[in-house]
Amino acid sequence: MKPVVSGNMVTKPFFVGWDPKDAVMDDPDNHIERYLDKLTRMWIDPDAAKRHLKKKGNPLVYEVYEKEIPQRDGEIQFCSSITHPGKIGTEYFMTKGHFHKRRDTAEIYYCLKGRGFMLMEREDGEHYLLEMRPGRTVYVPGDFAHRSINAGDEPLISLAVYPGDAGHDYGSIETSGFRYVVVEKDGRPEMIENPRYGRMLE
Ligand code: M6P
Ligand code: ZN
Repeated sequence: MKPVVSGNMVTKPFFVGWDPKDAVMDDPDNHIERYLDKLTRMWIDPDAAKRHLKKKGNPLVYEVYEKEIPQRDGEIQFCSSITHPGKIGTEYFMTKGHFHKRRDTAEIYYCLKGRGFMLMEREDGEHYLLEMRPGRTVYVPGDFAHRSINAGDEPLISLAVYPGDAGHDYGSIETSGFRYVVVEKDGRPEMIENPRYGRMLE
């Protein structure tokens, strides 16, 4: 069958298969891969990231499979979000995290596989850390930056759904970071203050 999504316009109704075994979307239009060498500044210990690159290579930290949906009001974006297991120092593998460009837009993450957290933080500092596990849907309200964190030993896989015109705003997360981070302490995940908050690019 011909693809039903062409260019930036949905021309017809369509379906996507969801592989029940690996819990990932079949037949995506885009595959985004984020490797460690492009993410060295987002950790509390960037030197640990550099050591990891030198000694253990350049791992795929997370990836996204998505359909190409017009970025306009009324549409619905959806994707498979896969955060791989691993750590940089004591800090778990995680996504960069973002606000939505249109700040008042929400997102849901339906967790299909793995164990971890959704870290959410508003500009005024209000923050939440909710556990993600299969069968649980996390609702991220508008105005909250959000980041997936894999605290398990298999990929953390979710179906993410958000408004067509939400967009991604990475600006302040790249420069300031989140106020809190999740690290492993005594074999367990723990949320601590980000010692590099406000100076992630230094
Ligand atoms: C989820 C969705 C995507 C997002 C991805 C990776 O799949 O929220 O919109 O792009 O996670 O996260 P980030 O954009 O923060 O790198
Ligand atoms: Zn989002």
